[in-house]
Amino acid sequence: MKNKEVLLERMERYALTTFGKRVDDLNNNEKYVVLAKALMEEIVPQWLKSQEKFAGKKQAYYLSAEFLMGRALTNNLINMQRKKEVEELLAELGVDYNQIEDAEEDAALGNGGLGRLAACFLDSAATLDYPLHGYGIRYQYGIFKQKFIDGFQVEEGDNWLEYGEPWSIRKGLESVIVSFADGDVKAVPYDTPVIGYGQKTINTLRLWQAEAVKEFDFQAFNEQEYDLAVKAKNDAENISKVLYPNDSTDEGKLLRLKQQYFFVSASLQDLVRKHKAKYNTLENFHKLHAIQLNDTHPAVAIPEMMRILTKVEGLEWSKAWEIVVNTFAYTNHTLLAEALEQWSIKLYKKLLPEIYTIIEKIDGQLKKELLAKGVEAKELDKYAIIHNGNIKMAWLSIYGTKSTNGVAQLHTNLLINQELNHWYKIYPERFNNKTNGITQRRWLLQSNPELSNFITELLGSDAWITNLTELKKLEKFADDQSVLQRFMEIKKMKKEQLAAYIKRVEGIDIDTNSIFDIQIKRLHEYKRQLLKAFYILDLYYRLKENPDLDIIPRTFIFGAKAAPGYFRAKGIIKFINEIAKLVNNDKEISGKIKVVFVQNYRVSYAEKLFPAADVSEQISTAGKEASGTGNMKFMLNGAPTIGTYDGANVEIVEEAGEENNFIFGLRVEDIAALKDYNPKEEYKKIKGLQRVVDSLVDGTFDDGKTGMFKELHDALLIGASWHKPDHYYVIKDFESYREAQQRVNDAYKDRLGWARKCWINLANSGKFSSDRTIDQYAKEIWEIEKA
Ligand code: OAK
Repeated sequence: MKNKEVLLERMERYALTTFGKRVDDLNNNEKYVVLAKALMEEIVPQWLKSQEKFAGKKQAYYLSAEFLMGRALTNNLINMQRKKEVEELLAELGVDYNQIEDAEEDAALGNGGLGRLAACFLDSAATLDYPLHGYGIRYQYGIFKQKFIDGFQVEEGDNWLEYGEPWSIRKGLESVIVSFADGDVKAVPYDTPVIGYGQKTINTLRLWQAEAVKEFDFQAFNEQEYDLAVKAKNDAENISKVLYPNDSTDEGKLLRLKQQYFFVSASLQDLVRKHKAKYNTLENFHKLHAIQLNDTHPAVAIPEMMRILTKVEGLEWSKAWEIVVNTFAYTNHTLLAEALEQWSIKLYKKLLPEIYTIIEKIDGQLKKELLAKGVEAKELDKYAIIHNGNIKMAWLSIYGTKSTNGVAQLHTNLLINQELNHWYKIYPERFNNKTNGITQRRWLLQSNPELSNFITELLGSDAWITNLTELKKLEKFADDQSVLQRFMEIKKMKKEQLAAYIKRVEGIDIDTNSIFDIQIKRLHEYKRQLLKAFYILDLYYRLKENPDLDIIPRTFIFGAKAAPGYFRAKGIIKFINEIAKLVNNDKEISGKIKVVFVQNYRVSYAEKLFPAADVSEQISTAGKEASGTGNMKFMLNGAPTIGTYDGANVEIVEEAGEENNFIFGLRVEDIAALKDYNPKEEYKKIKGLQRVVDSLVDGTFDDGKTGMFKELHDALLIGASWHKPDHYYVIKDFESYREAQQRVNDAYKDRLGWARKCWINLANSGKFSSDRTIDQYAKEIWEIEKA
């Protein structure tokens, strides 16, 4: 086939010019690089064409401190519809595609949900032919790599660029200067193509790398100045050196603020420069640009744009404000107080004095506007952007944009009725919901080709790949035994593949006949990995007491990174690993339950885990998980949810039926109505609970004298200076969770009945495609059109 010959010829060329070898002599990593380079030669001309078709049209931009892209090779081949051909070509060369795929490092430039959502959005927009481009930071180090040593999390740097990164192109000539009070920094763009399925549209992810403004003439310096020159270079490069590894906590560090302003200023300068070159005015800027702020991390865009419009371009303040408000929109991704960004005035004044003055002016204007709208003077503090020595980025984001959205209906309702209610009263028209979604290209087509083929076969069409609501047509097979049988065989196959992988990378054997019960997400108290841990330990003790306890064998799988400074989260990891050690080494328990905490959970690991799951654990404290997106990935691969009424779980159950899922626990209203909750008393009343909670402190487990377990125990029963005891209701929800787990066990006994539940979940997952979400953003917020 001609295409194959061309590709091979290109690979040979890159092998020679990049590595000085022939393709046959390259190692897997090098083979991966030359294959990607060869593909880029085909992609780039189409990319250029795609850009041309949007010229003169309104386009949208997603400003985000995080893009958790994962691997690109397979995803690109699938979207180019060339995977099969490349697999064959490699096979002809005696090369196993899977090994080449595995040689690619994840582009892990994000922490969790917010960063992965950005990646799914880019895929969906390109597939739907919407012009949506990403702007972010090209971190040299992504999220740390995680290992367990003696059950403790240990972090290692993620030097993902070390062996080359073939998908991006450095556009040195489009560099811009970003100015801080302590000096200028050069922002160099690296562009990566985002290929839509079918390759009609290729959008751009532009990530900025920080570099020193001048390459120093080292000869001209004496020794001391040489040191200074090196320091200046290092200081500049440090800005894009590493991703902050906190998920949903705000750290308030100077370098983090530098990162935010760095990529925001560079992105806006980039857009303004291109716009001016074409139109020679900025008055119509908002008619051609829609800019989405991914949480408040890029909120400094609001004063920065005001600076550019008024101080650089000389527009009137009020005209500029109108342009700004009509350009930007803001997405809120959490209600957790500790995640709501507030920057100290001191830091802002020190680093960005001009921006600070503009924020003061915005705040002054807000006050006037509020008074004019009839807000009483004594109420003004509630809205103040600058308050108590801090700048509240969420307030700035609501006031400076035309749209504020939550990411699931429940979350948006909480914003409107509680957290942001005072703002809602002033600007009701600005508030809206955009329930999150996931791309079925990566999370089904790519990660579960076996199930994908079966779906296509049954439907007689692969239209679901770009229109996920097509899956609804699968419902008519819900009582077809032979269909359910095949479906179960596929699940079994995915479990075997995962088991083989776990054996290879973790060295642990797991039983593929057991129920795979999986919780994968960042480690956080509100996500309640601890609840599952207590449940497992209680089950273990019950099994010890009663070896005949009627249970289906289960493998409890966890995957989670804890922020390096989050002591309690690390304590929970160690606790689960201790439970795993106890349970897995007990011969009496062998064959009944097993616990596996996989190391270094990341996008490429997730692709193996979701398809193999029998049970999806979504057990956050009601009202705390804004949406969740992992819940959708499980559903799409046909796993029922055991979960609380929280985030998008509510909508999942709405679509697939409560009878096909396992809902438990307090609801938001129940928690609000709780009075005089005393976990120390309550935990004694629930059979078996005290024993597992106290295992933290009674010598059952060893935390290596770190004090971690005692601290966890205290958090549950005594509380801490900043919170009441058990503020995430682990103890309160324990019994209800245990009862729901019993329902899971009982339901699983009826294998066909179980398969039917899985099938109904799959068939009703159409709503959760990020294609639907993006279409809503495009129509309801951005007002952009397809090519
Ligand atoms: C991260 C940092 C700061 C604020 C929020 C986050 C974050 O990742 N939030 C998560 O966003 C996801 C995408 O909207 C949601 O699905 C998760 O529920 C939410 O925790």
